[in-house]
Amino acid sequence: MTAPLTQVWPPEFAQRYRERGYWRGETFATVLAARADAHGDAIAIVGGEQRWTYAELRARADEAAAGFLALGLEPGDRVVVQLPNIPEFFAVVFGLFRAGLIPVFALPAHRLTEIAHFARTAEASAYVIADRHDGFDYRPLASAVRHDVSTVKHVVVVGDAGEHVSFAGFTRLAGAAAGAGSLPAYTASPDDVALVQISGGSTGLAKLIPRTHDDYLYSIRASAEICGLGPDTVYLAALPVAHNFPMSSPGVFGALYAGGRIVMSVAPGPETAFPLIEREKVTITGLVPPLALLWLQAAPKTKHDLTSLKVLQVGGAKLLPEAARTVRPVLGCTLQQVFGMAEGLVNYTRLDDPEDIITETQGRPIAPDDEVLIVDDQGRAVPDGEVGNLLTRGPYTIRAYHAAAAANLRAFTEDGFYRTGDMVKRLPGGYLVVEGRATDHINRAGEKISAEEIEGHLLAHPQVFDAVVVSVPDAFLGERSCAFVIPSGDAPKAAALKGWMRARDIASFKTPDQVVFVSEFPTTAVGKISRKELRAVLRAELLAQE
Ligand code: J2J
Repeated sequence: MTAPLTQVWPPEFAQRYRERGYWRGETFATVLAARADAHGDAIAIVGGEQRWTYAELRARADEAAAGFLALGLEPGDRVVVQLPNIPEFFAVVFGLFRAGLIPVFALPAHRLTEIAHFARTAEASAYVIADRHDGFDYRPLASAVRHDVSTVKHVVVVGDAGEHVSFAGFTRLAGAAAGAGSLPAYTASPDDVALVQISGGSTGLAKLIPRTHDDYLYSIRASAEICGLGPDTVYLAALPVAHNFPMSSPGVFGALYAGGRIVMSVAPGPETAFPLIEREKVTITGLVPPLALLWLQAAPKTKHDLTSLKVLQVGGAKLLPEAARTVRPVLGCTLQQVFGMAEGLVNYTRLDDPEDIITETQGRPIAPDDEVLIVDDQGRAVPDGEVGNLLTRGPYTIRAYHAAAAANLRAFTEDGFYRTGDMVKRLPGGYLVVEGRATDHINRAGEKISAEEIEGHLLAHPQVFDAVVVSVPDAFLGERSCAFVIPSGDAPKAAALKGWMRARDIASFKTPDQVVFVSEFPTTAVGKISRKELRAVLRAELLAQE
């Protein structure tokens, strides 16, 4: 028996969140059914040459649900989903929702090390991939995952399945044999876990974030309202949709919640996105800061008409005020800063906020019941305007990671506040400005990399005696990673060490951008210093040299 995934708020909180109308008792499957009933002919998804109406999306999801159940999967089972920005993403995910199965969202960049970790921790029964994307063949990866993780019994492939199960084939079979009408009644309850997001992870391997229908749908519905989404919305999914930001803030799910349209872009750069904005009259999209900078560079020179774009959201990492100020003059649209996290809390600048709030803050929380504490290292509240550690709890912020008892003790206070690891200050009106962070991860263009995880990989190299990984400010990426390495005997070449890292089956964004060989690490008069202090000292030394 596999352990069920749960996410539980204390009863008095759950009661309050229901009474105040945050949790409405909807599930993803019932929301899609309601939209398909209300406006089945409206276009829901555009991707490549495909255009699916809401009715078609529901029909495809029902077929997929029948297919997954026909494989022998049972409600509550977990399924790792690793798909690029293609329409089938929604057939798969809403099929899983319809069957009461729980998607675990992996990014297209993840490789065997990460996928095996997610599948093992979630005790996943199946894994859904595309055959190929961006020059990578996922099928051998899937074979390796099946081999390494005994719970994974099925691999389902969108495209050419090879030795695995074909998504098109099984939905067609199940659809024909069973007919959507024979699907069981909706099995999920609103307080069940709907999906699993992946944490940015500051210590070691990424943790699993179980989100319930009630809590996630609240954040999506409220985000859609804040961003003014409606049936006329055309949302461009430029970032990988599995990430919490383009998925839920308000993202693709917000666009569907509002009855709008999603346009899937297989790549986020201007060359792919700009023609789509013109062709589909995109009204809103979300980017990480380095991509926003690329768009701002490309926009004045483009021949494409971008005037339909009303809102550009930027989040995932800090957008500097200088860049923020250029969005309206260059793109002619409103900037919205988004400071969120897959664990819950999301802050937005509001579309009608004064320009200095929009350009200089990372917004304010979604909900009146988002409790925000800003405290010093002893846990005492700091006055407004002073920088402190951000702690939060609320109607869509988790109380625990899945199967991570030790991490939960560190990440949550006794009274259930999530320690975000972010250092922020609060301005009048509750607006937050992100000033840094307390935890040791690298925020590389919005991708969060755990220093500890990379150090662990480097230590496995025979010519590495010790390694410390730090973040370094980078004009384009925001931050890049630098590994300080004490060699064991002869130092390997930096390029060889990077090549070796790439061959370790981890996401390529985790390969250190820079490697510096040193003969020893600093110590204090009394001896060894903590790794955290060591990272700070080495980072400071590197910055002093630049
Ligand atoms: C500074 N740091 C930011 C910002 C996130 C919406 C938007 C982003 C995410 C996300 C998300 C930042 N300025 N504007 O899930 O729904 C850093 C913080 C935060 C961490 C969370 C969403 N926006 N950050 O980025 O789970 O350090 O979520 O704690 O990937 O990103 O990372 P992640």
